[in-house]
Amino acid sequence: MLTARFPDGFMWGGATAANQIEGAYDCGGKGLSIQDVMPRGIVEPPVESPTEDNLKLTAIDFYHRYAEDIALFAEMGFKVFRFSIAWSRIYPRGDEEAPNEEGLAFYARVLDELEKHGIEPLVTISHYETPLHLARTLDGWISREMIRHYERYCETLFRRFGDRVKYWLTFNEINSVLHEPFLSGGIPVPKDQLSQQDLYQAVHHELVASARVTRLARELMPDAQIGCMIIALPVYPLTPDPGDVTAAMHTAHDSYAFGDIHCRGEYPGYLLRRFRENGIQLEITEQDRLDLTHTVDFVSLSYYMSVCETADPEKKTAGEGNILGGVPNPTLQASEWGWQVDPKGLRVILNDYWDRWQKPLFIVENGLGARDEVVVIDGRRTVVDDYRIAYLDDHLLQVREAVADGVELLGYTSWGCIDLVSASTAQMSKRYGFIHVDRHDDGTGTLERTRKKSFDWYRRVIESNGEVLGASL
Ligand code: BGP
Repeated sequence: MLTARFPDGFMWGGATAANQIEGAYDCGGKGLSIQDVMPRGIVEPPVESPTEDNLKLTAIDFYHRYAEDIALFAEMGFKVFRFSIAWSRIYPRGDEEAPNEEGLAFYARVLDELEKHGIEPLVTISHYETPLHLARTLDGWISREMIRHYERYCETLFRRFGDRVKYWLTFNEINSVLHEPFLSGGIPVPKDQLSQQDLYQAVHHELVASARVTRLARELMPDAQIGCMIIALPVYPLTPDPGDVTAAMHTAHDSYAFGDIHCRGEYPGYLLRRFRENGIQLEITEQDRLDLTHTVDFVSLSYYMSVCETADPEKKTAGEGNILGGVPNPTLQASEWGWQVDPKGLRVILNDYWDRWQKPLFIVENGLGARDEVVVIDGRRTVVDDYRIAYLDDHLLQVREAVADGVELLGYTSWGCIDLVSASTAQMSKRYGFIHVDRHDDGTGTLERTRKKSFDWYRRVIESNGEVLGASL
């Protein structure tokens, strides 16, 4: 007998980010964002100005093809579509007084299309897309002035789209700023030259900004639901040695801190201790403390992998290709990009977050980056991506278990529901989609969209509200 079920009204869908799908990097009055000078993602340092080898400049041309793409999402039965608004489309430099109307008009058209198909929008306000001007002139979130610019941007979005968008995320993967300061915080200082003082001051500014716009959202949009967004990374001790368990606790705190502050409205003791012991003295005003008490309605998360931690310096090796680092787990297999696959870890972290914060959760990213090959079967192009189906099926079964454990979960949006440019490596060949896009790492390709085998599988998962999970492919 099936004892675990997804709740009625569970929001199934897919997730993307503007810089990874839209292209049209200089159309419609858009200004440059940090992504336009990151042709190799986080693999190599940023360059001075946009170069032709940067796949994100044209990406998959969602800017012009959104209607066709949203129709395909609707065909799969999406209830929700997560996308980000490119800050530099709305405020090209980031510090203007008035928004760029053409940018707003584009997102109004996207919303029209979603409404036509009855798909709920889930908007990420800032997804690794700081306007380049703010990054270069203010050093990104190190500067307190960023709060003002971000607030103005948010107010514009809330006033224009508040009656059409209910679910908002303030910052994508906010905990990544500790590891990728440029990508995540628009901070143009190489990580090894950045002091902990500056880094945590930037974190503080983002947290205050997130809380201030949460309060603003409640004033302007009483029905809105505001969420934070965190990389969910279970940290296991490498061995049962209590020293490893303690080391795992400390590493886990790096990420917990962001949820603790977003959900409890104040800094946790373990972080204050870290500040004290490392001579970090943040500028935190009385107003900041009051602002932080405006906590989120829900916690959203991305989940791709778990890691291990150890107290033994000799065993401390860094995992490949994963933003937060960590020691690889000897019991797990990894994807071609070194991301260790751990479906059970998702159930663990969902329980953990729910127990800790008692806020509804939303999985807004999960998926497998893999190389795909287009084949022709019965005269039709497709991709037989059984590996992707197996990955998603395994994870969703664990999600269903978590729901049965009592975790309150709003929905699930699979990452990269259509092939897009990778955030970490800026490749096209690291594909996540149910829909293949004909574009290659060398920039060639027709951009033609092709349904993969997983397209039909996901359609059936949604249609059955997850009842078909675990069946043979
Ligand atoms: C998350 C980001 C996404 C996305 C995803 C997959 O960190 O929020 O933007 O890209 O990871 O990562 P990648 O594209 O590097 O495979």
